[in-house]
Amino acid sequence: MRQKVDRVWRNARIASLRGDGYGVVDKAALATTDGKISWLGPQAEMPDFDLSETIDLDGRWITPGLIDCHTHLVYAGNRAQEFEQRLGGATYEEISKAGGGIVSTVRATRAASKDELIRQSLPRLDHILADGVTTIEIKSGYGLDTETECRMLEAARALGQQRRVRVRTSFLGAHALPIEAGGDKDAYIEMVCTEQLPAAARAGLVDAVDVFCEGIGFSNGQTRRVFEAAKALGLPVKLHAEQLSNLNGAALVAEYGGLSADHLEFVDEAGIRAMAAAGTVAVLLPGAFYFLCDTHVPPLDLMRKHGLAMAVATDCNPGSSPLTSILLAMNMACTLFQMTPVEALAGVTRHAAKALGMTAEIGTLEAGKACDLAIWDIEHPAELSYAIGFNPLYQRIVGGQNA
Ligand code: DI6
Ligand code: FE
Repeated sequence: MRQKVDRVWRNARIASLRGDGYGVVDKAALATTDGKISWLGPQAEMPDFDLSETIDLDGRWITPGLIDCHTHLVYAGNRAQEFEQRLGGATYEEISKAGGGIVSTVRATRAASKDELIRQSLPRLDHILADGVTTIEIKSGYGLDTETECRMLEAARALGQQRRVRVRTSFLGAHALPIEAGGDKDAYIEMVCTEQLPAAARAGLVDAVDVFCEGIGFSNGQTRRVFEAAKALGLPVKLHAEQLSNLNGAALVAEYGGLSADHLEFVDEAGIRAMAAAGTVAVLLPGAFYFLCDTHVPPLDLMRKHGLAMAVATDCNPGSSPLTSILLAMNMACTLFQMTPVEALAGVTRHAAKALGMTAEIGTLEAGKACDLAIWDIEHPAELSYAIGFNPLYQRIVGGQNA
């Protein structure tokens, strides 16, 4: 009996991202059944399927659907005025210490209902999805109290219902110190660990736990306290590490077998070694580097030397990276960090999937994984990193369906 499949895309070129490079299959076809990839390979070798729909792609390229593995997409308001202040000479850290920065977004986010958060975040999500993104990570961290942190995560999950996209949520209660904490970071961290995080986890709103480990955020010791609480709840951890200074966060998150250490401008070789041993992914965020006019480039050569998986993400947030384009993040990773286009594409597919703990489901094109695709009007996949502000997406596919 012939195998039944739902749809076949034929006359395509495939970059499967399996193995080390693009994983190119020329004159290819890809079949989907029940939302998964059921077969892919050279069209000439395709079995005689019993199929209901065939789509001729006329030589277009298929890549895995792109993955934005680090965003703060849900928030209210914006910080354009701080941008003006920075251009007038104030630094990001000075603005933060003067009561602006993250806590100003906290004020706006606390005042917004769940519906209002969804309404304000949806245009950002749509812009990100338009670049071929099929999975997005969204963090909390602008509530800094139990109620608002949970509301943000609920809004993030609701966005995943309103659009065809997979959403992963990270709890980031330890993002900044709220005003009412009166400067007592230890007491606030205790509240994060004993109240906020357990409540959000109980409500089923947390896929992973993140911390902003930084001078203007939380110390290495305070981060460890949050990781212990995550571990007790059986939740994986990740970390904003070494963005503006080196607090040995990379080694710490590796010690907990963390999914990823993100930013890493100031990481040292010991941190990279620890990440390599633990299989912790380096998530590079060139949008924040660019927007803060940073000059301290993360040490990609050391990361390559130790074989770290390097992902790339937008870090979409109102203060340090108001960026809603993963394609532009890829371009910036190449121009600012000297990534190669194939590394950048792996960074938003295979390695981004690893940073979310989702390698079994997404990130490469192979039989058995979800049929999440980005189909492109391009002649070569390097074009995805090369163009600045041009979007060659032809079709986004999530779970085998047009999205
Ligand atoms: N690192 C960042 O770059 C952002 N958060 C973080 O932990 C900044 C977030 C903001 O300024 O609103
Ligand atoms: Fe971030």
